[in-house]
Amino acid sequence: MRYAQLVVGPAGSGKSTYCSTIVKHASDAKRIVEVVNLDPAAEHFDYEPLVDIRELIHLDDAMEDDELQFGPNGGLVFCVETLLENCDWLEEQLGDVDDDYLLFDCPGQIELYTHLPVMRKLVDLLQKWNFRICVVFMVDSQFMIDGAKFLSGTMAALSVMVNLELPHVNILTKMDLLSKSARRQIDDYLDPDPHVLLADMRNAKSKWHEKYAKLTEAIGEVIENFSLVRFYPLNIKDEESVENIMLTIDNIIQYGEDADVNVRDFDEPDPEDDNCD
Ligand SMILES: Nc1nc2c(ncn2[C@@H]2O[C@H](COP(=O)(O)OP(=O)(O)O)[C@@H](O)[C@H]2O)c(=O)[nH]1
Ligand SMILES: [Mg+2]
Repeated sequence: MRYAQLVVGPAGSGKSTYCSTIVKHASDAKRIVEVVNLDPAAEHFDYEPLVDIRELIHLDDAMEDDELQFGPNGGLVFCVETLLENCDWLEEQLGDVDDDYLLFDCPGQIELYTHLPVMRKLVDLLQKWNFRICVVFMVDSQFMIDGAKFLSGTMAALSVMVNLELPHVNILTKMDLLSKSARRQIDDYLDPDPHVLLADMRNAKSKWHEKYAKLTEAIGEVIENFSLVRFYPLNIKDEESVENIMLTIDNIIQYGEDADVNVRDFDEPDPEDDNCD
């Protein structure tokens, strides 16, 4: 079995930073985790990628081509489609390593996950190559500190879940940047309680809420009834927080379950050594 996290979410939500944080954390625990960069427009990241889509195709190739003339969004989709057409290349680059653990640092264009088929096809390929996958959806916590934004982030998470049909974890990133009061507020949302959300939106007296209160309520109930969406806070400056996320995902993909049980031999205590009396 092979293990993978598909790290997705809007541009700037912290995907690449998360990948390098996990690699570092794993290496401190003597574990090897490697990253595959799937963002053809990536400019900067702090890890050494195992595989880099830019070696196959760069966003600029698609945008600067006189025939193709793509804009940034169309170009991105074209690049991911090109990757799928060259799946032999990807398969060869990934090799065939048993029990490896990879993070796929994906592009930030939300359409790729919500309604286009390309990521779904990539997932099918990875499963064919024996990967057990968890989708890790990143949302910037700074954009989740009021009821309306939280609801919209939740809907985005839901739509990715429905489209990719995989085990799924939502992460609130950049918790280290929140003020104390914002942190307190976000605590109420971690296990989303639609009543808290609704009260919050009512208090905000937004025009939207006045007009569509019932719709907001119905969405809140769907979220509650299906217990579908839960967010885990991540503070990359807090080792325990990183460890918690890693453990949660390890459990979901059952990492380590197939490993041999470590049996340690130990000697029976020798009664002669007992100095207590
Ligand atoms: N303080 C802080 N900054 C972060 C964190 N995660 C990402 N950033 C910053 O947010 C910006 C975008 O992050 P990046 O990982 O490139 O986002 P991506 O587009 O989703 O890959 C960069 O300037 C990062 O340094 C975090 O947990 N804490
Ligand atoms: Mg990135």
